[in-house]
Amino acid sequence: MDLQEISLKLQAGKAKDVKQLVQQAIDEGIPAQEILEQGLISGMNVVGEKFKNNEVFVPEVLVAARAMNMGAKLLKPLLTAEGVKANGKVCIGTVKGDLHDIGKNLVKMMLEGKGIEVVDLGTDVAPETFVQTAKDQNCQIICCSALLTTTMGVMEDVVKAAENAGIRDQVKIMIGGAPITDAFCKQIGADAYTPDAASAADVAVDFCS
Ligand code: B1M
Repeated sequence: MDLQEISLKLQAGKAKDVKQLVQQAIDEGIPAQEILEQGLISGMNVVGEKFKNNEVFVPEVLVAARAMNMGAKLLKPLLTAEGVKANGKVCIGTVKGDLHDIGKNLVKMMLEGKGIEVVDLGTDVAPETFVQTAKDQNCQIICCSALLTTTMGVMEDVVKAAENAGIRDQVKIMIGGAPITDAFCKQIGADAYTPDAASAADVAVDFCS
Protein backbone atom coordinates (compact mmCIF):
# COMPACT_ATOMS: atom_id res chain seq x y z
CA MET A 1 0.00 0.00 0.00
CA ASP A 2 1.18 3.51 -0.83
CA LEU A 3 1.21 5.60 2.37
CA GLN A 4 0.68 8.68 0.23
CA GLU A 5 -3.00 7.59 0.05
CA ILE A 6 -3.30 8.14 3.81
CA SER A 7 -1.63 11.53 3.46
CA LEU A 8 -4.08 12.57 0.71
CA LYS A 9 -7.18 11.44 2.64
CA LEU A 10 -5.91 13.27 5.71
CA GLN A 11 -5.42 16.43 3.69
CA ALA A 12 -9.03 16.08 2.50
CA GLY A 13 -10.17 15.65 6.11
CA LYS A 14 -11.68 12.22 5.41
CA ALA A 15 -11.35 10.77 8.89
CA LYS A 16 -13.22 7.53 8.16
CA ASP A 17 -11.08 6.80 5.10
CA VAL A 18 -7.92 7.62 7.03
CA LYS A 19 -8.95 5.20 9.76
CA GLN A 20 -9.67 2.47 7.23
CA LEU A 21 -6.41 2.98 5.34
CA VAL A 22 -4.33 3.07 8.52
CA GLN A 23 -5.91 -0.24 9.54
CA GLN A 24 -5.15 -1.66 6.10
CA ALA A 25 -1.52 -0.53 6.36
CA ILE A 26 -1.25 -2.15 9.80
CA ASP A 27 -2.75 -5.37 8.43
CA GLU A 28 -0.20 -5.31 5.60
CA GLY A 29 2.55 -5.26 8.21
CA ILE A 30 3.86 -1.76 7.52
CA PRO A 31 5.68 -0.53 10.67
CA ALA A 32 3.57 1.87 12.78
CA GLN A 33 6.31 4.51 12.87
CA GLU A 34 6.38 4.53 9.06
CA ILE A 35 2.58 4.89 8.84
CA LEU A 36 2.73 7.76 11.32
CA GLU A 37 5.55 9.64 9.61
CA GLN A 38 4.93 8.97 5.91
CA GLY A 39 1.13 8.88 6.10
CA LEU A 40 -0.22 11.04 8.90
CA ILE A 41 2.51 13.57 9.71
CA SER A 42 3.45 14.12 6.06
CA GLY A 43 -0.23 14.84 5.27
CA MET A 44 -0.42 17.28 8.17
CA ASN A 45 2.70 19.04 6.88
CA VAL A 46 1.02 19.63 3.51
CA VAL A 47 -2.01 21.05 5.32
CA GLY A 48 0.37 23.31 7.26
CA GLU A 49 1.96 24.64 4.07
CA LYS A 50 -1.47 25.33 2.54
CA PHE A 51 -2.60 26.98 5.77
CA LYS A 52 0.44 29.27 5.62
CA ASN A 53 -0.35 30.22 2.04
CA ASN A 54 -4.03 30.87 2.80
CA GLU A 55 -5.09 28.01 0.54
CA VAL A 56 -6.96 26.34 3.42
CA PHE A 57 -8.40 27.81 6.61
CA VAL A 58 -9.04 26.85 10.25
CA PRO A 59 -12.08 24.59 9.61
CA GLU A 60 -10.18 22.49 7.05
CA VAL A 61 -7.19 22.27 9.38
CA LEU A 62 -9.45 21.09 12.19
CA VAL A 63 -11.00 18.29 10.14
CA ALA A 64 -7.51 17.23 9.05
CA ALA A 65 -6.47 17.26 12.72
CA ARG A 66 -9.46 15.06 13.57
CA ALA A 67 -8.47 12.60 10.86
CA MET A 68 -4.91 12.62 12.20
CA ASN A 69 -6.12 11.84 15.72
CA MET A 70 -8.30 8.95 14.52
CA GLY A 71 -5.37 7.42 12.65
CA ALA A 72 -2.99 7.95 15.56
CA LYS A 73 -5.40 6.22 17.95
CA LEU A 74 -5.17 3.03 15.89
CA LEU A 75 -1.37 3.22 15.92
CA LYS A 76 -1.10 3.85 19.66
CA PRO A 77 -0.93 0.22 20.84
CA LEU A 78 1.67 -0.58 18.18
CA LEU A 79 3.83 2.47 18.76
CA THR A 80 3.95 1.82 22.46
CA ALA A 81 4.18 -1.98 22.42
CA GLU A 82 7.94 -2.53 22.58
CA GLY A 83 10.84 -0.96 24.39
CA VAL A 84 12.26 -0.40 27.82
CA LYS A 85 9.78 0.11 30.62
CA ALA A 86 10.67 2.89 33.02
CA ASN A 87 9.23 4.17 36.25
CA GLY A 88 8.74 7.86 36.50
CA LYS A 89 6.27 10.67 36.43
CA VAL A 90 6.13 13.70 34.15
CA CYS A 91 3.74 16.54 33.57
CA ILE A 92 3.15 17.68 30.02
CA GLY A 93 1.38 20.56 28.36
CA THR A 94 1.33 23.02 25.50
CA VAL A 95 2.53 26.39 26.75
CA LYS A 96 0.40 29.42 27.52
CA GLY A 97 -1.16 31.08 24.46
CA ASP A 98 -0.78 27.95 22.33
CA LEU A 99 -3.66 25.59 21.51
CA HIS A 100 -1.85 23.06 19.29
CA ASP A 101 -2.03 19.66 20.95
CA ILE A 102 -1.49 16.96 18.34
CA GLY A 103 2.29 16.74 18.83
CA LYS A 104 1.91 17.00 22.61
CA ASN A 105 -0.57 14.10 22.55
CA LEU A 106 1.86 12.00 20.51
CA VAL A 107 4.63 12.66 23.04
CA LYS A 108 2.23 11.68 25.85
CA MET A 109 1.36 8.48 24.00
CA MET A 110 5.02 7.49 23.60
CA LEU A 111 5.85 8.32 27.23
CA GLU A 112 2.99 6.15 28.48
CA GLY A 113 4.20 3.40 26.20
CA LYS A 114 7.50 3.45 28.06
CA GLY A 115 5.70 3.00 31.39
CA ILE A 116 6.03 6.62 32.49
CA GLU A 117 3.05 8.14 34.31
CA VAL A 118 1.88 11.31 32.56
CA VAL A 119 -0.05 14.21 34.07
CA ASP A 120 -1.60 15.92 31.04
CA LEU A 121 -2.17 19.62 31.68
CA GLY A 122 -3.68 20.19 28.23
CA THR A 123 -3.05 23.35 26.24
CA ASP A 124 -2.55 27.03 27.16
CA VAL A 125 -0.63 26.06 30.29
CA ALA A 126 0.91 28.82 32.43
CA PRO A 127 4.53 28.42 33.64
CA GLU A 128 3.35 28.43 37.27
CA THR A 129 0.94 25.55 36.54
CA PHE A 130 3.77 23.38 35.16
CA VAL A 131 5.90 24.13 38.20
CA GLN A 132 3.15 23.76 40.81
CA THR A 133 2.11 20.42 39.31
CA ALA A 134 5.70 19.14 39.26
CA LYS A 135 6.01 20.17 42.92
CA ASP A 136 2.67 18.78 44.11
CA GLN A 137 2.87 15.55 42.17
CA ASN A 138 6.60 14.88 42.41
CA CYS A 139 7.23 14.86 38.68
CA GLN A 140 10.83 14.21 37.60
CA ILE A 141 10.26 15.98 34.28
CA ILE A 142 8.28 18.94 32.96
CA CYS A 143 7.53 18.50 29.23
CA CYS A 144 6.61 21.61 27.25
CA SER A 145 5.35 21.76 23.69
CA ALA A 146 5.02 24.91 21.56
CA LEU A 147 4.07 25.29 17.89
CA LEU A 148 4.12 29.04 17.53
CA THR A 149 7.12 31.34 17.33
CA THR A 150 5.08 33.73 19.46
CA THR A 151 4.68 31.21 22.31
CA MET A 152 8.03 29.41 22.35
CA GLY A 153 9.40 32.16 24.65
CA VAL A 154 7.04 30.93 27.37
CA MET A 155 9.38 27.95 27.75
CA GLU A 156 12.03 30.27 29.17
CA ASP A 157 9.45 31.45 31.71
CA VAL A 158 8.92 27.81 32.73
CA VAL A 159 12.67 27.44 33.37
CA LYS A 160 12.67 30.68 35.40
CA ALA A 161 9.52 29.69 37.33
CA ALA A 162 11.20 26.40 38.29
CA GLU A 163 14.26 28.34 39.48
CA ASN A 164 12.12 30.78 41.47
CA ALA A 165 10.20 27.94 43.10
CA GLY A 166 13.51 26.36 44.16
CA ILE A 167 12.91 23.08 42.30
CA ARG A 168 15.20 23.58 39.31
CA ASP A 169 17.72 21.02 40.58
CA GLN A 170 14.98 18.44 41.20
CA VAL A 171 13.24 18.57 37.83
CA LYS A 172 14.35 18.17 34.23
CA ILE A 173 12.73 20.39 31.63
CA MET A 174 12.20 18.92 28.16
CA ILE A 175 10.99 20.97 25.23
CA GLY A 176 9.82 20.38 21.67
CA GLY A 177 7.56 21.50 18.86
CA ALA A 178 8.04 22.62 15.26
CA PRO A 179 9.84 25.96 15.88
CA ILE A 180 12.11 24.63 18.68
CA THR A 181 15.80 23.90 18.14
CA ASP A 182 18.68 22.60 20.19
CA ALA A 183 20.25 26.06 20.18
CA PHE A 184 17.05 27.53 21.63
CA CYS A 185 17.03 24.83 24.31
CA LYS A 186 20.58 25.75 25.36
CA GLN A 187 19.80 29.46 25.20
CA ILE A 188 16.90 29.22 27.67
CA GLY A 189 18.63 26.70 29.97
CA ALA A 190 16.22 23.78 29.43
CA ASP A 191 17.62 20.25 29.77
CA ALA A 192 16.69 18.59 26.48
CA TYR A 193 15.20 19.28 23.08
CA THR A 194 14.02 16.38 20.94
CA PRO A 195 12.63 16.72 17.42
CA ASP A 196 9.96 14.01 17.69
CA ALA A 197 7.79 12.08 20.09
CA ALA A 198 9.76 8.82 19.96
CA SER A 199 13.08 10.47 20.85
CA ALA A 200 11.35 12.50 23.58
CA ALA A 201 10.26 9.23 25.20
CA ASP A 202 13.79 7.79 24.95
CA VAL A 203 15.33 10.83 26.65
CA ALA A 204 12.61 10.81 29.32
CA VAL A 205 13.43 7.17 30.11
CA ASP A 206 17.10 8.17 30.58
CA PHE A 207 16.15 11.04 32.87
CA CYS A 208 13.84 8.83 34.95
CA SER A 209 16.31 6.01 35.46
CO1 B1M B 1 -1.76 26.28 13.67
N1 B1M B 1 -0.07 27.09 13.05
N2 B1M B 1 -2.41 28.06 14.14
N3 B1M B 1 -3.45 25.39 13.98
N4 B1M B 1 -1.08 24.82 12.77
C1 B1M B 1 1.02 26.12 12.61
C2 B1M B 1 1.90 25.74 13.80
C3 B1M B 1 1.78 26.98 11.52
C4 B1M B 1 3.26 26.60 11.36
C5 B1M B 1 1.00 26.91 10.18
C6 B1M B 1 1.67 27.68 9.10
O1 B1M B 1 1.52 28.87 9.03
N5 B1M B 1 2.41 27.01 8.26
C7 B1M B 1 1.58 28.45 12.07
C8 B1M B 1 2.66 28.95 13.04
C9 B1M B 1 3.56 29.98 12.41
C10 B1M B 1 4.55 30.51 13.37
O2 B1M B 1 4.43 30.49 14.56
N6 B1M B 1 5.61 31.03 12.81
C11 B1M B 1 0.22 28.32 12.75
C12 B1M B 1 -0.63 29.41 13.06
C13 B1M B 1 -0.17 30.78 12.57
C14 B1M B 1 -1.84 29.26 13.77
C15 B1M B 1 -2.82 30.36 14.19
C16 B1M B 1 -2.19 31.65 14.74
C17 B1M B 1 -3.72 30.65 12.95
C18 B1M B 1 -4.73 31.73 13.12
O3 B1M B 1 -5.62 31.63 13.92
N7 B1M B 1 -4.53 32.75 12.36
C19 B1M B 1 -3.70 29.64 15.26
C20 B1M B 1 -3.11 29.79 16.66
C21 B1M B 1 -4.00 29.21 17.72
C22 B1M B 1 -3.26 29.13 19.06
O4 B1M B 1 -2.59 28.16 19.32
N8 B1M B 1 -3.40 30.16 19.88
C23 B1M B 1 -3.58 28.22 14.79
C24 B1M B 1 -4.59 27.28 14.95
C25 B1M B 1 -4.51 25.96 14.53
C26 B1M B 1 -5.68 24.99 14.61
C27 B1M B 1 -6.54 25.15 15.87
C28 B1M B 1 -6.55 25.20 13.40
C29 B1M B 1 -4.95 23.61 14.47
C30 B1M B 1 -4.58 22.97 15.82
C31 B1M B 1 -5.48 21.80 16.19
C32 B1M B 1 -4.91 21.03 17.36
O5 B1M B 1 -3.71 20.96 17.63
N9 B1M B 1 -5.81 20.39 18.06
C33 B1M B 1 -3.64 24.02 13.80
C34 B1M B 1 -2.76 23.11 13.14
C35 B1M B 1 -3.23 21.68 13.05
C36 B1M B 1 -1.51 23.51 12.60
C37 B1M B 1 -0.54 22.73 11.68
C38 B1M B 1 -1.18 22.71 10.30
C39 B1M B 1 -0.20 21.31 12.08
C40 B1M B 1 0.36 21.15 13.50
C41 B1M B 1 0.41 19.68 13.84
O6 B1M B 1 -0.44 19.19 14.55
N10 B1M B 1 1.38 18.94 13.25
C42 B1M B 1 0.75 23.61 11.76
C43 B1M B 1 1.64 23.51 10.53
C44 B1M B 1 2.77 22.51 10.72
O7 B1M B 1 3.29 22.31 11.80
N11 B1M B 1 3.21 21.94 9.64
C45 B1M B 1 0.25 24.89 12.26
C46 B1M B 1 1.52 17.52 13.42
C47 B1M B 1 2.22 17.23 14.76
C48 B1M B 1 2.42 15.72 14.94
O8 B1M B 1 3.49 17.85 14.72
O9 B1M B 1 3.01 19.34 16.73
O10 B1M B 1 5.15 19.61 15.36
P1 B1M B 1 4.08 18.74 15.90
O11 B1M B 1 4.76 17.64 16.86
C49 B1M B 1 5.89 16.91 16.43
C50 B1M B 1 7.22 17.51 16.89
O12 B1M B 1 7.24 18.92 16.86
C51 B1M B 1 7.42 16.89 18.24
O13 B1M B 1 6.75 15.64 18.18
C52 B1M B 1 5.82 15.57 17.12
C53 B1M B 1 6.22 14.49 16.12
O14 B1M B 1 6.57 13.31 16.67
N12 B1M B 1 6.99 17.58 19.46
C54 B1M B 1 7.70 17.42 20.61
C55 B1M B 1 5.91 18.34 19.72
N13 B1M B 1 5.91 18.70 21.01
C56 B1M B 1 6.98 18.15 21.59
C57 B1M B 1 7.46 18.18 22.91
C58 B1M B 1 8.63 17.49 23.20
C59 B1M B 1 9.33 16.81 22.21
C60 B1M B 1 8.88 16.75 20.91
O15 B1M B 1 9.19 17.45 24.43
C61 B1M B 1 8.46 17.85 25.54
